Amino acid sequence: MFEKLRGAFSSLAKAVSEKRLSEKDLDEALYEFQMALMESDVAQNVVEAVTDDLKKQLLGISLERSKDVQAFVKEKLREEVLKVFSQPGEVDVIERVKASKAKGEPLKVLFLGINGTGKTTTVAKFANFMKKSGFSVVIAAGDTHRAGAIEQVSEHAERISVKVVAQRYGADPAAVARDGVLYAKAHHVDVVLIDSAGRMQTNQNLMEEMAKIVRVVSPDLKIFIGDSLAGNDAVSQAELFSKYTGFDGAILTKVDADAKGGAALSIAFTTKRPILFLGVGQGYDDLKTFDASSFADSLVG
Ligand SMILES: Nc1nc2c(ncn2[C@@H]2O[C@H](COP(=O)(O)OP(=O)(O)OP(=O)(O)O)[C@@H](O)[C@H]2O)c(=O)[nH]1
Ligand SMILES: [Mg+2]
Repeated sequence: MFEKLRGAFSSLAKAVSEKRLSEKDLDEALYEFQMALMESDVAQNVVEAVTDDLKKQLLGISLERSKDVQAFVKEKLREEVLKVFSQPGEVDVIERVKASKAKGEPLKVLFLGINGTGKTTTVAKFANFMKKSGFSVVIAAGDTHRAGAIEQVSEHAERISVKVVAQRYGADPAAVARDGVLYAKAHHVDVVLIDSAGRMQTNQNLMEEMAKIVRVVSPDLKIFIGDSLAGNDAVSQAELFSKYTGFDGAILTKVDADAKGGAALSIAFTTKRPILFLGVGQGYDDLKTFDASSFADSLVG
């Protein structure tokens, strides 16, 4: 995971520690760093913010031993990464479920994203995580468009022993979502997870359908599902959903296959929403709580 971005970070630390820090040398090293960040799917605005800040910090240093310089640069890089993730704040899902439960209400969670990013798989992983955390779960089969979508989500649910509320294909997804919420209320279920369709004739169409679900069930959490392999496209999609429906946090999927690593940084920076989890495989347990500090460690070493 993230070999490319990790490589960019260590190359900068090495380059800066090997040279005396004249402004010209530093500019050259930072230019290489910027290129490497862009090749790792870090969005332009993040690249600029991080390198502008770094330059100011690095210009001021005059450490003697190269080892110290390398450690200093790594520390600064780590701080830059943490800064990007600290701006959006945090959402503690477990605490949110407990707070709803205390009010006698189910927590309503809607999963948003374009086709193929991993929404349905993530709904199943999330349901599994909720169950393992001691909560009861129901899934609303909100993708009534794609052939096979209802069977797909039902099969996942059966494997993890979770109830599915579904209607027929072509039914109004907002009505399916509402059925899920009514079921949860009637049966005192703690969490309702609402799957949704990703592919529509147009983006406008998709956004309108999502907006309707949001209006009808008022989800407590709207979670954007982004495919980390889609890189900058995932960032544009996040911006689109952020504009039309808003969302409270993001889950990045397929991180196990992502050699670049820039999507998490770019989405957090661009949408100012936290990354909640990372999807790291196709199994039900392959959902990792996102931790900015270990993410920074994995990049900076
Ligand atoms: N390696 C890997 N594959 C994943 C991960 N998450 C999802 N996938 C795979 O990605 C593919 C698409 O996943 P789905 O959950 O069907 O995606 P979706 O967003 O629901 O797709 P649509 O319903 O068609 O919009 C499947 O083959 C999943 O197994 C992940 O974290 N890692
Ligand atoms: Mg799906």
